[in-house]
Amino acid sequence: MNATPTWKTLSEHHAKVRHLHLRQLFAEDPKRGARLTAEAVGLYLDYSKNRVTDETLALLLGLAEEAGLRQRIDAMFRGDKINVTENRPVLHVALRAPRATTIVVDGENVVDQVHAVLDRMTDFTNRVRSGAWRGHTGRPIRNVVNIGIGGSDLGPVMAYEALKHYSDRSMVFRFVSNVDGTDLAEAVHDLDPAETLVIVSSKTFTTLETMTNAQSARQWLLDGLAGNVKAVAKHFVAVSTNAKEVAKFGIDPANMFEFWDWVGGRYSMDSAIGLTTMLAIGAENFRAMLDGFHQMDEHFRTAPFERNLPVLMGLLGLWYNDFFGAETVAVLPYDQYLKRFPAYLQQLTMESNGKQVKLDGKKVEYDTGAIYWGEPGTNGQHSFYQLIHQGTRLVPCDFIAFANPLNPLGGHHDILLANVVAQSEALAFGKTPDEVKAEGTPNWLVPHRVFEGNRPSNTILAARLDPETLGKLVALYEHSVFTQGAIWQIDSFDQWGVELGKVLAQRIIPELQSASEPKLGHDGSTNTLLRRIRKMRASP
Ligand code: G6Q
Repeated sequence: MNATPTWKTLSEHHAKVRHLHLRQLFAEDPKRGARLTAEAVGLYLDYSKNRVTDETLALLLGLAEEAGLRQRIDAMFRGDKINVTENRPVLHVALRAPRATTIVVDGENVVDQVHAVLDRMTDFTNRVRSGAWRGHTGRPIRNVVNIGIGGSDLGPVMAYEALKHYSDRSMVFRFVSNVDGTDLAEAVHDLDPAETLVIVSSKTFTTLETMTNAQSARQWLLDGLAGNVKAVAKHFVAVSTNAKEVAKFGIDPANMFEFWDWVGGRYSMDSAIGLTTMLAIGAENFRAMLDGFHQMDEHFRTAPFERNLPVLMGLLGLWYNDFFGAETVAVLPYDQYLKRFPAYLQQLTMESNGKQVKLDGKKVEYDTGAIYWGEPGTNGQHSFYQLIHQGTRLVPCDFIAFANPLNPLGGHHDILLANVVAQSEALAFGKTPDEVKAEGTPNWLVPHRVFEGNRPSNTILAARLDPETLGKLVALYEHSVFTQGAIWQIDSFDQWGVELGKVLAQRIIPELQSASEPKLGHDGSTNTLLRRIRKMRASP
């Protein structure tokens, strides 16, 4: 990609504009703050506080064209096998397609399958929430424990937290992911097994952490219900693509909610992996969330690139990543309910675009996926924002805010919104030495109090955080990841990087468990660490 004419022109252009200050760009164009904005499906994106000129934008849009983004989008929506290393289509967009849509994979309309599962989830959800579904002892279900990891955990947790306002407060929801026994022990310590439903969420149903947690949860349930194995059917359901393994575990396949190998883990929160979310917020809200996703899908698929929110965000991110050498992006939601959103985005962005070879297997000659991180505002302002304002690194920021509060409380929301607006203003425009001096600051202190400014940010605004809006927001990032992956010519839908550690751990488990001293064949550090752990365990 970096050998293409547009990339080269962008490099030369970057050398010319890299020192331009946002103060100057805004002074030269009084309309910039209204002009460099885009709005679609109820999301408003202000990208005027980015270090771009009209020429930059035109070149970036040209790069997207040159990279064949339009064709890549069409290929994804059509169901082409764009996940080349796993030879699979990538069809999370089918999970939120309306009933009447047709998307054919291997001769079958997958949208029909999607809606059949959604209908089963709806029926199950209604039965659990109404108390019609009873536990083994006849008591209704009050607690739901989701066991899953990675894509089978982060989406459900994020969505549960984000939409807590809409959830059934008479029920308790817990999420167990870590194989550290503490996670499960703490999640169930105050729960009554007779009122608890465990949802084992695993695409493969072979993931070590999830299976270990599921077995221990099963034991916990049986211990609490007089060891009656018949209880499992009333207290365990599975979400998986692997009916055989589900049956082997002892869950009746009638209590399995299916999804498909064309749904990537980190793109699965609106498949059956969202069952916990649906149980929490109800089927109607869940479908509203899907509708939000779909609206953004349609916008991404059809809007011209210059007004296309995910394309614009993807291109701006690429501009800092590949031309300014920025290594990270901070995601700063000014909404407490979005506290797990940055963690969710970390997987979405970094597992998707943390790749070093192109589709053809050749090494990339440019940087790919940025490091995503963040915390809700205003908390972050009192910790790491210092570095963003006055540090030596360039950290592009995404601010996310909602005009209306879900918990109106005195002046809280005005204070919250004033802060998010103030932060992007301060980052962009800073405070000059003259301004600092004019405040009567002694000369020696002036450099410490200067804010250079010129620190870029996007601001994403929506009216309020509701299920539909959450869907739009997640889809916005999904497609912005797609945009970047298409330009970098990488496979954004595989994750081979997680494999090696898994394999090595399997080899080490028996070495830790062996009663006699095992013969270790690792490197010197690993051998010594293992011996030390064994010794520490033998003599606490
Ligand atoms: C996501 C990854 C990964 C996956 C987990 C859980 O895109 O594939 O995070 O979701 O490893 O896998 P299972 O759902 O198969 O247990």
